Amino acid sequence: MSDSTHPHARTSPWDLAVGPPPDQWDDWVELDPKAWPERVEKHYRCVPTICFNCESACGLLAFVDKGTGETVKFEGNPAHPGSRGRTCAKGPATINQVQDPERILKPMKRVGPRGGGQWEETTWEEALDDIGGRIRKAFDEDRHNEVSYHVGRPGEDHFVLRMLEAWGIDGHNSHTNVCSASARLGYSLWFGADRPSPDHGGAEFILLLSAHLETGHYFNPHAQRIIEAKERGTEIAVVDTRLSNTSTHADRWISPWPGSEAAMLLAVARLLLESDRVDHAFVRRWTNWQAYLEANDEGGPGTYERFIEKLKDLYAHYTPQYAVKECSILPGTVEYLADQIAKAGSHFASHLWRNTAAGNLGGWQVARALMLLHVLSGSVGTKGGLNPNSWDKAHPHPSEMPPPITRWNERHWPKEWPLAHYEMSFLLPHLLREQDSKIDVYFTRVYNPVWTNPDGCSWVEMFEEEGRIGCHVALTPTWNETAQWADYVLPMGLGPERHDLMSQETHAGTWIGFRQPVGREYARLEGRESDTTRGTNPGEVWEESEFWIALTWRIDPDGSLGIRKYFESKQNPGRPIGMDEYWSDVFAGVPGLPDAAAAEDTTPLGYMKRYGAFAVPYAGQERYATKVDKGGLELEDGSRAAGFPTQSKRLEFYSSTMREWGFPDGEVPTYQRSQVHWSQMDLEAGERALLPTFRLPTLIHTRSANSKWLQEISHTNPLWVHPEDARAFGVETGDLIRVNTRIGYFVPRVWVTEGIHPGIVACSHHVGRWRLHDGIGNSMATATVDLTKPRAGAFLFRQKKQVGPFASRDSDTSKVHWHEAGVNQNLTFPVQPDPASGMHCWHQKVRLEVANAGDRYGDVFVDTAKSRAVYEEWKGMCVPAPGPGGLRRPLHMKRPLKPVDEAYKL
Ligand SMILES: Nc1nc2c(c(=O)[nH]1)N[C@H]1C(S)=C(S)[C@@H](COP(=O)(O)OP(=O)(O)OC[C@H]3O[C@@H](n4cnc5c(=O)[nH]c(N)nc54)[C@H](O)[C@@H]3O)O[C@H]1N2
Ligand SMILES: Nc1nc2c(c(=O)[nH]1)N[C@H]1C(S)=C(S)[C@@H](COP(=O)(O)OP(=O)(O)OC[C@H]3O[C@@H](n4cnc5c(=O)[nH]c(N)nc54)[C@H](O)[C@@H]3O)O[C@H]1N2
Ligand code: SF4
Ligand SMILES: [Mo]
Repeated sequence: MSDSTHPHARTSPWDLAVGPPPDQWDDWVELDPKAWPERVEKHYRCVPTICFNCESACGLLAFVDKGTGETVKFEGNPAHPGSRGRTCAKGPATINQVQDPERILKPMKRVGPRGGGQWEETTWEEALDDIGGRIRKAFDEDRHNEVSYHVGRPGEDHFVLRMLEAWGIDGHNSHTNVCSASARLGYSLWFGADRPSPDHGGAEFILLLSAHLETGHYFNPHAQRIIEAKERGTEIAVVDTRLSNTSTHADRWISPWPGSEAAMLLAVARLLLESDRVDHAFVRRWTNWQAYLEANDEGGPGTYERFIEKLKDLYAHYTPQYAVKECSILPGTVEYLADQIAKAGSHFASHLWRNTAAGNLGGWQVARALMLLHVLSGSVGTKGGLNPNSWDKAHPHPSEMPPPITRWNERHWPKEWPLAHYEMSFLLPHLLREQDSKIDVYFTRVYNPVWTNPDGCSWVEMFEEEGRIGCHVALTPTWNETAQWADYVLPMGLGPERHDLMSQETHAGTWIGFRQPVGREYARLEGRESDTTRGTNPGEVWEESEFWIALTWRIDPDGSLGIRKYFESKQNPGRPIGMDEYWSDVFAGVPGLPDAAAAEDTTPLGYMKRYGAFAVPYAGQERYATKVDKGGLELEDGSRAAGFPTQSKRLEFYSSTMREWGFPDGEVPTYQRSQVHWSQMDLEAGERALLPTFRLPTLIHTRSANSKWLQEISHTNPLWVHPEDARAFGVETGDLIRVNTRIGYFVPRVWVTEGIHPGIVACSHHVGRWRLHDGIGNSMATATVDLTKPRAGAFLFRQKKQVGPFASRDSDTSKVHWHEAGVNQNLTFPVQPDPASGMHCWHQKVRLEVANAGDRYGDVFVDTAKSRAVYEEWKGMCVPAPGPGGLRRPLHMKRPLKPVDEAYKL
């Protein structure tokens, strides 16, 4: 795969276009800018790896200086099929994270009380013995459910899930419910895959309910294809209450009242039906309309025509006029969308991930309403349409897999949310309290719940309550808010310092990417092979995979538990498996890869090390129509087609699951008013809807804190206020304002802008980092706070030291010119779990008032007794298991770690 033919590959070392081609990676020459005007050559070896600053898994190229052996920069890898040599700003900024003068380089252990801020260095061996010993004891005493791995964005697809299976525990907890549970439920109900994979590249109309160009889930791989489509003349509309960067690049910006979007989309569906601009052949053949009639038209003729009639009845009241009022949108919007969709037909692409789905009660119905438009226009699985993500993603894994687990852990999967996508992770403090249970060994990895989840003070209480958490192990390269309440803080490798396999549905294609530790691979290429990643990373920094293998051996040293064997070398029996052997096994099973490797005289692993990515032969679109001999779906002519990955093999307009599990209104796509619907707002009393969910293009949650280039660009999170609202409160840009939630308040500054719908205020969560004690890093982004507890359950955070210049081995840190660190709004949010999807519904009604006399910038106040009350209120909407068959959850609904069927019985 020599990629010198890539249109954007550099052919001359002095050419500044995207990424050098692979045949020049061994010795890439650039001029030393510092030596200019003298032309001093610098020689680099380029090592491919994978970015970890979001889940897109773009290809990076590390430029390792052959003189010093140091990585000096990262650019895009042109041999990567998803990102094609491009990155967003966060990709190259990986070098800031690698070189962060304040990163954690040694394993640390708490001394004194948890949260007290006192640490001492420890060794990996001691940590492994202690943690491994605790886990072993828990297993011996049949306390398997007390071991829990809690992960944010995993950045890998199988390693830990397989390990937990080998351990035999239902120990996986993920952050999905603060991220994307609602959209996932909506998509799953329709096509059995929990996310969309739009073929933006081939689309003629793109409808974004996301901020794709700056943040969208697949930021750069999607963004580059959206822009290519735009250059071809594709029409783009963006539905965003706020004027996002993406909206500014669209042909039309639609700014609805948050949470009303399903009404708008159903109005579009109604119009398509009424004007008969529907792909009837597609709907008739591929949807489960018959099941709908069977349940809802007893004694009727059971014909497709009857179904269309019923559909028109069902959505009759969603007129354009109704949508204008209900959604607070401009007249003509519904007609515009219907025209565009009808014109694009099967070439209609869209995307929804967070946006309204993540903010609002019943947000999963927005995904269903959006999918209905794809179904009506026949744009599911087509060129320029929307694929189920499972078509575009590869799932390689080791040849030997452990059997499924037999346990069910109610700490992660409580009865109240049987349909949740997935674990009810953000409720953990409430669940442990309510169930009066504990976790003995609790790992957090890429997860900072005290800061990124709602209701962080309940998390602090959980950590501080003796006996709730036995041992908290934070696996992280940098300090974060949550790690302040850890017992061990173990320094893990950043993206370019570890091994992972990733595959993402970035376009109509399938690929795998290999994240590899650059230092180790560079040493190998220079003839210094190493059998561990420790030692080729900075300081004592290790990597997760090797850590987990070592830990597994501590848990089951003699193999008597039957666990060790999954991580034992076949080449050297009785020894832990090494990375090369592990990944050789995985890559040997990737379709097409052994042949591609052989053609280059290398092994599959050698190929992945060389290129960092592989384009798996694509099985194509319209896969539902593929003829099959058995299984699948019987068509009218008696032949069989593969269909869709649902129970009925059809696209499911009608969901019997929703009806049977207690959500009769949810059996078909409908609209439910949000908790922040305008009818709920008493504007006179200062009430407004808070939209707290939007990203700053250059930041990534709490991963980018000391990325100096990124932090310099974005370091504030003012409250966006429409001029009409600013007038009502008598505030101007820069003024302090107090935002009262149901459990407390926060004090940001005001930014007056027309970029937000009147009646709505918005605040980004990307800044507002804090620490209790100096000296734990992230000084470019973090205010040091005083945390006082005026009474039981009450927390007052007050910033006592702002951001500013500081001395370090990087002279740039003395040039930090910003001071305010932003405000951590999430602390003041109660949990609001959607009764069906389990999604935390982020939006809430707030009461604004000008800052009180004693208020200071960045103040945060919280009362956790109130947060418990709000939790109870939302829980009251639940329809707990058991459902039909006495089950905890429908067997066909996905779980990241799926137990045997028996475990579903309550
Ligand atoms: N108000 C508000 N809050 C939100 C959101 C919102 O829109 N608005 N978005 C939500 C969403 S969608 C998400 S996904 C969550 C994300 O929030 P989290 O799941 O908590 O994830 P991050 O903040 O990305 O990373 C957490 C920690 O991972 C550690 N880390 C960084 N790099 C690495 C690494 O390479 N290896 C390891 N082992 N650790 C690393 C750092 O300590 C970092 O603090 O936030 C949610 N919170
Ligand atoms: N730069 C950057 N990129 C990222 C991330 C990051 O932290 N930084 N995080 C990654 C992760 S974990 C995720 S989950 C994805 C999420 O990516 P997206 O799905 O794009 O999610 P958001 O940025 O939360 O929201 C998109 C837009 O929705 C708007 N919005 C919010 N609520 C509503 C509403 O009720 N109605 C309407 N109509 N609009 C609303 C917001 O103003 C925002 O501009 O981004 C990924 N990409
Ligand atoms: S889009 Fe995500 S994976 Fe790609 S370069 Fe940006 S941060 Fe990295
Ligand atoms: Mo997310």
